[in-house]
Amino acid sequence: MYAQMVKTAGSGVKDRDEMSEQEQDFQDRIDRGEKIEPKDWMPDNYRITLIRQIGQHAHSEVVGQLPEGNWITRAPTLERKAILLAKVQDEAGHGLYLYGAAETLGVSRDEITEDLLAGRMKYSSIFNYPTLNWADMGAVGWLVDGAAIINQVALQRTSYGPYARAMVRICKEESFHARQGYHIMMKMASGTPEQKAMAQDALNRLWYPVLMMFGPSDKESVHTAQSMAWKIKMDTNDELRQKFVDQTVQQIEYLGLELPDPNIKWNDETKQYDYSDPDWTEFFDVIKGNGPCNVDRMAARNKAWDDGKWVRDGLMAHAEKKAAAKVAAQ
Ligand code: BYC
Repeated sequence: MYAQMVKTAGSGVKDRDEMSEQEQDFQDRIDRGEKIEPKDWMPDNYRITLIRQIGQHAHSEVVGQLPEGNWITRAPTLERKAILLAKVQDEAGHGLYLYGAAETLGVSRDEITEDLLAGRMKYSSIFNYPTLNWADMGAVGWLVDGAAIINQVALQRTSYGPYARAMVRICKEESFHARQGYHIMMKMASGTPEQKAMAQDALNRLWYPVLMMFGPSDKESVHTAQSMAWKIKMDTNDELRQKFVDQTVQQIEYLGLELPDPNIKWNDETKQYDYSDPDWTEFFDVIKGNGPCNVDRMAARNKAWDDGKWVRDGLMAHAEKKAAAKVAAQ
């Protein structure tokens, strides 16, 4: 469905004199900072860009449960188990708010889920990396949720009302997630030498995949210019990545861990940290489906979809029965 819509859409940022009067009025609303609501007129491409981004975001929340869900039964204490369980449940909730936001644009959750399962939609590259040990639970909460917050705090001001409102609650929950991750890292970094080494190893392995979460460099990003003109995105990929690096370096130092990149250095002129780019060939390979866990993640999503068919069928049959009874009573 989404894929069909993309085929019929144009692309590229239009100059004002290329816009119809309706498109100019729409752009003026965006420029004035007004929120666009589901029943308002919007250009086809604005709708499609939102479905792509919100849908991909929703899929990421759901697939994102897998690397952490894998550790619930192996959490070291009852308290850690309860916290991790709550976090993973929150991610399912985020997926639901976001699928709800996508539905207001005219695509059902089933349709975009089928697009994901058929490889026509993406989810975040980060979830194609494995979580090998308990230190990874700390690093995922701290770094992955930390990166997500930086991206999502900005999205609270996005122009599409239902998306912006979903982000408010998601950001609050993500803050708790990041803190629980950092707390695990604090414990491990101040624990035995073996625990500290595990924390360091998790940071080293996840650092570049987390930098990739912000998307390709600005010169490679195909959607940024139009998405920023429509305030679907509020900052560029590189701007958000830099914000993440600047915030995280000090947290690494507080933990007493080594920086994962020897080129991280404060730059007095730019007033920010210099750092090394991730390997962009690896990034594009991962989003094409060739990361270490792509096959496993998609197999898990396909299995969940197939196993859940009887529930969806049951709910539909019940809804149809209720609707028929309502008609009969009229
Ligand atoms: N992974 O033109 P660009 C979470 C694709 S979940 C995969 O810069 P855009 C959490 C991009 O789709 C975090 N694909 O794109 C959950 C495009 O390909 P298509 C999820 C990526 O959209 C559980 C192409 O590359 N957050 O927080 O302007 C537990 C060119 O890119 C990625 C969101 O989804 C990637 N990392 O900018 C814990 C936030 N990056 O679609 C945590 C909302 C790029 O043309 N999304 N691509 O085939 C966004 O802010 C933007 O979509 C992005 C990319 C910044 C991610």
